[in-house]
Amino acid sequence: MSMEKNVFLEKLKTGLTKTHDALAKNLDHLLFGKKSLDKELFEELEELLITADMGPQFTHDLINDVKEKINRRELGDTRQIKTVLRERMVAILREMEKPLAIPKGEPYVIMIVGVNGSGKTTTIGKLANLLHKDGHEVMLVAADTFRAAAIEQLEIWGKRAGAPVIKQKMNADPAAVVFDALGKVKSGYSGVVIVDTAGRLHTRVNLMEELKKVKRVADKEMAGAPHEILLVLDATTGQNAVTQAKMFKEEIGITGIVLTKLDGTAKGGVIIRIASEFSLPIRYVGVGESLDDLRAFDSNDFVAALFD
Ligand SMILES: Nc1nc2c(ncn2[C@@H]2O[C@H](COP(=O)(O)OP(=O)(O)O)[C@@H](O)[C@H]2O)c(=O)[nH]1
Ligand SMILES: [Mg+2]
Repeated sequence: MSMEKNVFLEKLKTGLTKTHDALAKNLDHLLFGKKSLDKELFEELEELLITADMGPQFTHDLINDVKEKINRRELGDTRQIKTVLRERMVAILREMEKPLAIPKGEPYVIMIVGVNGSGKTTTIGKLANLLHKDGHEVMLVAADTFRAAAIEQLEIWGKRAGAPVIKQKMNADPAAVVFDALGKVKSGYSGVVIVDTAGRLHTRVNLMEELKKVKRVADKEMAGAPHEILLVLDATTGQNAVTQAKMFKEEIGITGIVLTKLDGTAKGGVIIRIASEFSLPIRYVGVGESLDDLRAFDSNDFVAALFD
């Protein structure tokens, strides 16, 4: 294992310590202290999983699974529940492990969406760096024109990651900035284009309309663009992240998720809920505020950090 991968894994593990404790430690406490597989145990297990943000669907399915295994006499000891839970988590997260396959030598447009503060601009900087290292050419587009600071912040990340930034003035039409960027594609640019967008406008309807327009203009300028729409979710917000996933999926139509701020959250279990309710690929995870703090999602690493 490379040094860098090691450092990242350590950050993920440390970051998920609180989630790990809320889950694995409480589970040990519950299961090792109990001898009988009864109604009371199921109720406590249900409460524990809900408290760990895993959501009603997953919790319900897990408990049904355990009950069936008991009926089939495949499970006779409370401690085996832990194995059943781990297997279910692995199965569900493995389904979501679909790394983004970005072709080289042809233009590829990624639109980044999400609520204010979820980590969009930071993720773009980190992603530009990751893609650069992978041999891609990267260009950033400042289509969050709602605040002047947002454009400056993207420029700072562009410098760090060595990627040019296409921008206009504050309050410019975001779709016009995207139009400019795709003009570069028309005149021969053949790398990755990452579009930053606003996470807050005067109303939610305005925001959604603006994002839809950006999407329309992108597709008009380059058929098939944006090729990927990534929703950035802040893991520390727990159930709010679930609400956001639902809203953006329904209104904009996202193709993948980035889960940020996994360094130091007690709500990392929300990834299970998002995976079981939305069946959207989790493309990347973020564990900090520096350039190297983003990686493709790895289900094994994640379950190990949560559980072992
Ligand atoms: N700890 C931590 N902070 C993050 C992470 N990603 C973003 N942030 C911080 O979250 C805050 C909001 O990020 P920003 O990219 O501006 O969010 P945006 O409004 O969605 O563009 C900033 O202070 C970032 O440094 C992460 O993975 N871990
Ligand atoms: Mg931003």
